[in-house]
Parts: sequence; structure tokens; C-alpha cells
Amino acid sequence: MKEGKTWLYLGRGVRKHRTMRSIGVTALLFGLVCLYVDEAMAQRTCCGRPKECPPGWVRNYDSCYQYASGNTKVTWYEANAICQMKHSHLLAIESPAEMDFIKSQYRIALWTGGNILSGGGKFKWAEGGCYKSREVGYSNWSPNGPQPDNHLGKESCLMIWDQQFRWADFDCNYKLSYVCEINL
Ligand SMILES: [Ca+2]
Repeated sequence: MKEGKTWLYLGRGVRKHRTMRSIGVTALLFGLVCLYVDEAMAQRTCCGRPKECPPGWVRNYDSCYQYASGNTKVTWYEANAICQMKHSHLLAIESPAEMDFIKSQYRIALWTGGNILSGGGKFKWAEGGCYKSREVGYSNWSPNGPQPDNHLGKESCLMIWDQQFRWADFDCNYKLSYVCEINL
């Protein structure tokens, strides 16, 4: 090999090394960005959210919903665990439009992900899949009671309760049907 060619090969080697290094640095930077950008953004770019609803899920806007198979009735804890196993979260109703959709699709007496189990008395939506727990904002509590009333100090979970699909807190050990949700 002539001396000139040797330098050419060496030059290519260095360039290749630099290219590999810059790919590595880019990947590292991307990883760091994913870790530190705001939570919503991180969920979108780093959590592997599906772009479409999986088969058997019903889409409405940017969410997919699945009703308990065979109208199975379970405790809130079981419903929460089932949704999490499906990389989804127990229903979080975050707007009047979402509430209207739920009314149009499902029957009353449903568990939602709302709960005060982590303490502090403020209802939060349960996490699951890419969805992180967050405080209940929009609400549709029933005036009957009025709810939430934490009856006998035993009501820590949020169900869709009355004929107008309004909400009540209820004993988490009670068995109800449920809906799982995936945010796209
Ligand atoms: Ca109640």
C-alpha cells in the first residue's frame, strides 16, 4: 500500500470513528432530553405510546377505551391492576366531551381511576401505561349526598354512579364493571 493510500484509509477510519462517536453522543443527548423535558413531552417521545388503538379498543379523540370483557365486576384494586397489565390506565375523565363519550358508550356503575388512596384527600386519576397520575380537574360529582361524602370513612374510589352518569366516591372493595383507557 502506498503511503498516500495509507493516510486515506487512516483518514476514513478517523471519520468513521467520529461518526460513530457523534451518533453515540446524539443518542445520549436524546436520552437526557427524554429524561428532563416536561413530563407530557417525555411521555410522547419516550414511553412508546401507540399511534393507533390496539384491536378491540374504541377510539375517541386521542384516547382508546376498552370495556371490561363480559361485563366482569371486580374491586377497584383489581380493575386498576387489570388496566395496568394491559399497559393502560383505569378510566380518567378529564373533560365534559370525554364524559359525553363515556355516556354514549357504556352503562352506569363503572369504576374510574379516581381515588384518594395516596392520602391528602384530593382525588387523583390512577396511572398506568404511559399515563402518569394527576389530580382530578374537571369533575361531575352527583348532587345526591352531595358526593363525595366519604360515607362511614370508607369511600376512597371514584365510580360513575347515578342515572345522569354523575360521580360518587365509593368503597374500593365493592365490585363493579370498569373501563380501561390508553392516551395516544
Ligand atoms: Ca359516596
